[in-house]
Amino acid sequence: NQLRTVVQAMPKAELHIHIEGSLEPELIFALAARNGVALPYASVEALRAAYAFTDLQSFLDIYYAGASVLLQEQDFYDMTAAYLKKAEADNVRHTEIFFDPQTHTARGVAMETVFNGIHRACQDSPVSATLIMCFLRHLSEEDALSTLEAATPYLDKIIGVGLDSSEVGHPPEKFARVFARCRELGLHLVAHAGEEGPPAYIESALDVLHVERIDHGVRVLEDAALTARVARERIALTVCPLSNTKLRVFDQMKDHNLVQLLDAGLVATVNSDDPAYFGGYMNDNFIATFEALPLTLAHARTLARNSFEASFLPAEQKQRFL
Ligand code: ES4
Ligand code: ZN
Repeated sequence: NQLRTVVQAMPKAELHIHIEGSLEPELIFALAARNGVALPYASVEALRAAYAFTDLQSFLDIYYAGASVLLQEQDFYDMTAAYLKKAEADNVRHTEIFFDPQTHTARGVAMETVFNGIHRACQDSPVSATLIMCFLRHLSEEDALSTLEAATPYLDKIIGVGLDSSEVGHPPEKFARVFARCRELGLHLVAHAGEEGPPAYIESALDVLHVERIDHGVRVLEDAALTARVARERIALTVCPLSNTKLRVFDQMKDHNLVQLLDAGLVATVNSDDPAYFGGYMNDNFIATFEALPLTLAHARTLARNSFEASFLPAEQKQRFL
């Protein structure tokens, strides 16, 4: 159909994708067999049937279980290469990939294994791909600081750091010192905020952590003054529509506030978040939103343009896409 053709033809950047969330059930089972890891699901179908989420935490429990099959460098490579194939097929020209090293180092996987596997796949892809290391906010700031320390030999392989996992009860302030350290190191800074958490978390991500983009941020509209500020400062929001409906941030796609975000002058982008768990990659996210919401072709162009503008590409590379 026409919508899919238009969406497919648009070059775009993806700014919010957790690489562990791109692990498809088939690959989870293949890696489990390869590594002799026992899974608490009998089959690919049984695993997929468990993807009935009620909120962020119910998803995270299954997402961390899925990641338990990743042991060798080649596993991280294969996962990343599979995602980059999907991105290429969706005409994604540039992607800034999140990864969660603590999920792996806590299981005894070496930091080197995680970095080398993911980074090598990025180098081997025709898609421009950079990496953002995320700290898990349900763990302590001390754990984040030692993760940063352990990543020191590999900092040339990342462009920035982020903050993800369980939001409510883990405000940005908890990670003030580790983000200050990352800022001194010249890393780009982003954080999940205002997904399930209140607008106050968006504000403290900006004022305490000094992040340059807000991941999700859909609850910003609950605070008019903050909305005006985020629009004025052109702080991008990396919105993930299929994620928001699967995790019941919005009950249905027709209830999603993407149109209101754009109409408020916010630099919103569309992203897949955890495509293997939420029912689709980039173009699926565009199509699901455009089918459910009163979005126009002009909105589509704005979203694609925003994705490059909000990227951490160097200015001259950005220009080529704008
Ligand atoms: C995540 Cl949707 C979402 N929110 C917070 N943390 C995450 N990690 C992976 N997906
Ligand atoms: Zn996310």
